[in-house]
Amino acid sequence: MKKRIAILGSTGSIGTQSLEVILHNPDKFEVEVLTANNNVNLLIEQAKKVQPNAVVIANKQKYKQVADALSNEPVKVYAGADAINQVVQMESVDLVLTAMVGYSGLIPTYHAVKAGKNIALANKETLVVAGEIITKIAHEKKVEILPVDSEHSAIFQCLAGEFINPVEKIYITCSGGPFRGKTENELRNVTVNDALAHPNWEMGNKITIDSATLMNKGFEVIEAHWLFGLAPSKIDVIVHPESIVHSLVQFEDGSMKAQLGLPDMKLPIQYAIGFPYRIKNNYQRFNFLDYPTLHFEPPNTKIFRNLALAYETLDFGGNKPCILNAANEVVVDAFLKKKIGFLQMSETIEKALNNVAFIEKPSLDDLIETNAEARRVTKLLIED
Ligand code: MN3
Repeated sequence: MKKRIAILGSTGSIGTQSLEVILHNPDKFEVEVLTANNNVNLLIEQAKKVQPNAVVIANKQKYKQVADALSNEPVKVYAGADAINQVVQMESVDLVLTAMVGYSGLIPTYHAVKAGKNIALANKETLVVAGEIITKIAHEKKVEILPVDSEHSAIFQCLAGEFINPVEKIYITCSGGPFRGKTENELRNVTVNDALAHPNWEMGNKITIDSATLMNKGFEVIEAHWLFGLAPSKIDVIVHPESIVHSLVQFEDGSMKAQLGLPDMKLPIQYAIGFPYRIKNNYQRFNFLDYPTLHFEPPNTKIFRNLALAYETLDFGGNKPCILNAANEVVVDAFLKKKIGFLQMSETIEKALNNVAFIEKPSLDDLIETNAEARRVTKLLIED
């Protein structure tokens, strides 16, 4: 029985690598649905190659272009955000791999979980914004949320077979990004290109900036809180520049388990979609002689404020992490467009967190409103 997969965000970095993994294992997986935001050409190329049941282009203005190009293929073509919310519920879908960028992942994931679909989660913002709501429905519907994020995949792998043993602490490793060790003054004038040059991982622009500011790590702390049901005090971040140890779990006897491997997203992708099976492959193997020394150091949350802000919003709860995410998406976009400097990103986020009304028990609608309001407020702060 092949697992039939819907890839949301198939033209992005995780989407294309997921497709690679799936095409390597045609006996195990089948692509049922592909969705993309704007990248029409790649979506068409992918659809011709893998012949999914359906594709969705989120940007409705590009519907005709996709439909015309695929008119001779047995592929259904839809457009718009609502169509994405529909296709994830299709009976023929076994697993939904969520690889869209940012907040846009939330509502489709919500619909997929409600429809009882297992999730391979590559969109951490879903849990940052609405972790409580999503994990509650997932529990009710007996839906598995399988992490694609490499750190969470590592923790998930360390926990395999340990379900009766409480976790004392987890350590999420962090490469430190391109600006590890830099002073505040040095950071004042770094450029977009400097920030996009990640030392170890090849990723999309948004997450690469998030890695440089450590917001990505902050989001991962929140993601881990919801995925593994751990109090924030049990979640630690440790900087590990080589990105070989992907994270660690410490049990109540003090024993620690770690998961190691070369930094290649195809490994966590394949663990998530193949779970509970490990799939044989011929990817490059880790060689100790290439890495005779591995380094670890504490993160600097005074300079990289975003990580501290993420812990604060997690303690606060309610709609605070949603505000954090919305403000972050706006400032990252402004930084990429060279409207603000590197350090202004966390300064602006901090102001936004204090300028949007707090809701202690937000509904999904409250979060949708909070997201819109936080974006509005953050844009105003940037224009000031
Ligand atoms: Mn990660």
